[in-house]
Amino acid sequence: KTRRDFIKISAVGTGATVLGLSAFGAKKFKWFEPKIEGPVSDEDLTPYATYCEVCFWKCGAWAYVDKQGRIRKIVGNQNDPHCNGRLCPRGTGGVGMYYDEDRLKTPLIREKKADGSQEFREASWEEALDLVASKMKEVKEKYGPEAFGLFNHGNPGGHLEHLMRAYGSESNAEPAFANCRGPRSSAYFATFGAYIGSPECTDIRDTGCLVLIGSHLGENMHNSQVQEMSQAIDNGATIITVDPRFSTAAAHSTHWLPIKPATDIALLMAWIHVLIYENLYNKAFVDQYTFGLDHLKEHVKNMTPEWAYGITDIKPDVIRKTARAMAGAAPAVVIHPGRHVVWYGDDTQRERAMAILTALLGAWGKRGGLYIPEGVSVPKYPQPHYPEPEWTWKDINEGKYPLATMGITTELLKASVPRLNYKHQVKAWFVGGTNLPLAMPDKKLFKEAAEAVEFIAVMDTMPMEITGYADVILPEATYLERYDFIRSSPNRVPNIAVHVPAAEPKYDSKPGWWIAKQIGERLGLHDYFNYDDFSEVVDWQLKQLGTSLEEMKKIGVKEYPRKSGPLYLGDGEEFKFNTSTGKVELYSVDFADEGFEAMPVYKAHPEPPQNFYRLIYGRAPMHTFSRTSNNPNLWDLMSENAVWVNPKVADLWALKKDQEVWLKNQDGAVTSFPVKVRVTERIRWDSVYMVHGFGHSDKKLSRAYGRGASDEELITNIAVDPIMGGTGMRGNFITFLKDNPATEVKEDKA
Ligand code: MGD
Ligand code: SF4
Repeated sequence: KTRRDFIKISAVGTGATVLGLSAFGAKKFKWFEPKIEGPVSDEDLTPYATYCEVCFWKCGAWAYVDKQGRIRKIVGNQNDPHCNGRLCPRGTGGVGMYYDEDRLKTPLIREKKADGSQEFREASWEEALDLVASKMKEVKEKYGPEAFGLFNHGNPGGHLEHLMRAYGSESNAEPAFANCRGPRSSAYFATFGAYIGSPECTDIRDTGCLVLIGSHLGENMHNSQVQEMSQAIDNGATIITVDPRFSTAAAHSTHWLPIKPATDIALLMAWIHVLIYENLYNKAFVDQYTFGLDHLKEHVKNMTPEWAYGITDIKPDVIRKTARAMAGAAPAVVIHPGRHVVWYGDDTQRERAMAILTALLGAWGKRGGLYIPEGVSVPKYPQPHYPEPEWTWKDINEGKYPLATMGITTELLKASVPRLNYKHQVKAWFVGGTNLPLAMPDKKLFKEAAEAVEFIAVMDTMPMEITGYADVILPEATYLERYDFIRSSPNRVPNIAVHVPAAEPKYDSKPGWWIAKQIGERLGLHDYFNYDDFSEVVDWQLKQLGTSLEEMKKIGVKEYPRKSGPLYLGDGEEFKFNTSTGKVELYSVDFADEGFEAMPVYKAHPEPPQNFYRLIYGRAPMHTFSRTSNNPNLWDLMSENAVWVNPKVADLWALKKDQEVWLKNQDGAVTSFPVKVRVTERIRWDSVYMVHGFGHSDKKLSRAYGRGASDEELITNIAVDPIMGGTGMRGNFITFLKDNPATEVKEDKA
């Protein structure tokens, strides 16, 4: 028996009734409250300023509440540049997060019974918070505060990060770096000395040519970007989409390049070759601002379209035609840097190639290319400095991944496994806002780490797979029920947005800031939590910014004049880039210094073995990762994923539309649940495609449990990016099992 069994909250004794649990039946579920009686006019509703947290685009919005205090609808804030008054389906459906009857309702504590079995029992907040604080004290005394690790994501994680820093730990990591956009940050920083940010500083609305390389805007529903893409289409922009799948974006493109997966660097280098050897690059920009053209010219000499054709399956004339189309529109070209970019382990180099292409087109700091973003700097609330930890996430890496700018999730997991003998070992976890079992590749590693640590506290809104590993579960209020940080992400025009509760927290849930403060106070960290209510912090910060909570409640979003100069570089304007050479580095001095290739090199990646197909995954417009699958409104729009299979492959395997299959990968990992087959020409014959975030194994999710399959279960092979530690996940191959492999024992399966 392991020290920590995965527990379904559904197995709670008394908790089961209190949690309102009904046995799950395939077609039987309780519909959500409230029973809305007919339409109500806007005059009878009160709007509350908020920003959407169903994904991290954070669109400014209004939550409309009726006279009975019930949230009736959420609409976009007209004055917000993240959404321009319109929300995506998830944002509109966000109200389902608040009404979801499966929500965590009360603190829960893991209890070991005399017969050795384990279950959750309900606890008071007092007891749960005391327990977390006492474990934090214990870990600090035994190993030092650094041994208490934090996995965080989004606003909830931000409050926990403040708590952990005050306590003395900076052993933190979030999936958004090593499992997502980390390679992009490292590559663009090395090239331009600047980050791309979120929202991305892509000037799509004014572009003449938008190049999407494995970026599926439209399915990835990042709001204002999708709006700008349709504007660009209406304006007649050339759209070039590189994707092995005929994505929604591909369907709206001038050119669709169905590339052989894992070969994008070859295509990018061939484009660079064409721009340089056909003299199509932007000479004025390159001469004035860049470093290393001669090196690059020599480097790509033999990387011709003919060379790339043999690798990518994209014909030389298509490569030339598309490169010329970019040059024709330059500098108004957006080479979209992508977002979830951890694919094959050489992702920083692929992102470098995209950054170099941008530079050759002179599209940095130019209208229709990448604009120069600016954010509002929110003043820090007066509090003492954090103590200096003896070691941090950087030391956990032990010198690996020199260009990582944030903690690496897999390294934090490895540091939690004593067998791996990390010099700095992690002994306990706090987890907030991330469902690690469905977000992390290499489930074995996750399980081993979760079983090894001495204590796990999880703060979440829903019973998710991660809560099954917790010793203490702290139910957080949803984004609609709490004050939270001021949003100040950089944009064209600096702006802020506030987050005001539209309703009281349902059940016995509490806001993240309150939870962090309660624990902090139990640890004697009063000076770091010197307010009674987080609204005081927000109001103080707003006053420093020349406004107030009172004003912001009425407007939701406020814009400020730019201080950093215009949105674009003027022709010939002097500009010093924040790189080692002060120039845009076509040849990266930093990469060379660290022993990495200074310019990208294409390297072949493993191919699927016979009867196996490359697993590609992505998003659906109505869901965000695994967090929305149980949302009643969004579940109603899409309740499960399907596996996309090319008709040739379907014929070969005699697979029919909607037939249920289990997927098995190259290492023998099998999905816990079957998934329906979608037979479609829209996917290449050598690959299959699934939407990420389905296949939940926690029965307490009465709608999402067992619906569709989890791609994460099939990602056992990780190609680690040596530059920044990214977890390349697309080197996994699957085959089909037509019969239920039920005899095999599945972890986390009830
Ligand atoms: P979610 O899957 O959305 O995000 O993965 P995660 O960071 O795990 O899970 C979020 C968790 O937060 C859920 O348990 C949800 O209930 C909880 N939650 C939601 N709102 C709140 C709240 O207000 N407070 C608290 N305390 N909890 C809340 C995303 C990660 O996954 C990322 S960023 C990327 S880009 C990667 N994407 C990705 C992929 O596309 N495919 C595959 N195969 N793996 C991926 N892993 C990465
Ligand atoms: Fe919400 Fe959609 Fe905006 Fe994301 S893009 S913050 S889900 S409205």
